[in-house]
Amino acid sequence: MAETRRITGGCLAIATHNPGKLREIAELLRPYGVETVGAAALGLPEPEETGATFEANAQLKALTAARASGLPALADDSGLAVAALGGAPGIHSARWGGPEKDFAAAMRRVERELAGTTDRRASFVAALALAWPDGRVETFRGEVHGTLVFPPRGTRGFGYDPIFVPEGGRETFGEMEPTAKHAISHRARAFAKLIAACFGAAA
Ligand code: ITT
Repeated sequence: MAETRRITGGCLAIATHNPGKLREIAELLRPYGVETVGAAALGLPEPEETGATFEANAQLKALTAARASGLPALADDSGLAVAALGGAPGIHSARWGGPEKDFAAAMRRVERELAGTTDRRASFVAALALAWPDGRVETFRGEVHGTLVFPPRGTRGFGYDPIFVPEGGRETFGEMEPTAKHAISHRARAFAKLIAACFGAAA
């Protein structure tokens, strides 16, 4: 496989329409001095996520954005995988929020579908794809394991954060300081791999 290309300045398109993700990605990239521009600011369309895996959907979003903008583009496909639900909602995590992106309703659905079971194990998964306008693309995956709690707790973060307690912790991602989430999250773990590949350890 060819060596990873480095990001050496210029602008990076962040191929997400999710403001929660955009905020976290900007925070995670801040120490590296990369100028970023979001999909909405670039007027990029929201591609249909037809892939069967987190990686495939991340690649699809990153390639679409890189080709449309002429910039290197970073996309994140992520979700909550619940053990007792066979990994659901998984790649359909955003869809469980419906067109209204109502994650209070999505969390109630998780609780409903878990009724009558005792296994509360779940993981957050993130696949980051970095694509270039010439079609080159690479992916990096991160996961964090934990347990689900009901009712939801905390108003920080986004999506399913208020029901997820990471392994070894007591607070949900919705209750934690953003810096504490960034120290251990699925997104941060995928980012660490991307940073090592694209910015070098000393960056
Ligand atoms: P883009 O495709 O535009 O990036 P999206 O929200 O549709 O935005 P995904 O298809 O990757 O993104 O769906 C991921 C969903 O999984 C997201 O909407 C959240 O509900 C959930 N999710 C992902 N990461 C999360 C996190 O760190 N905390 C809480 N929920 C998260």
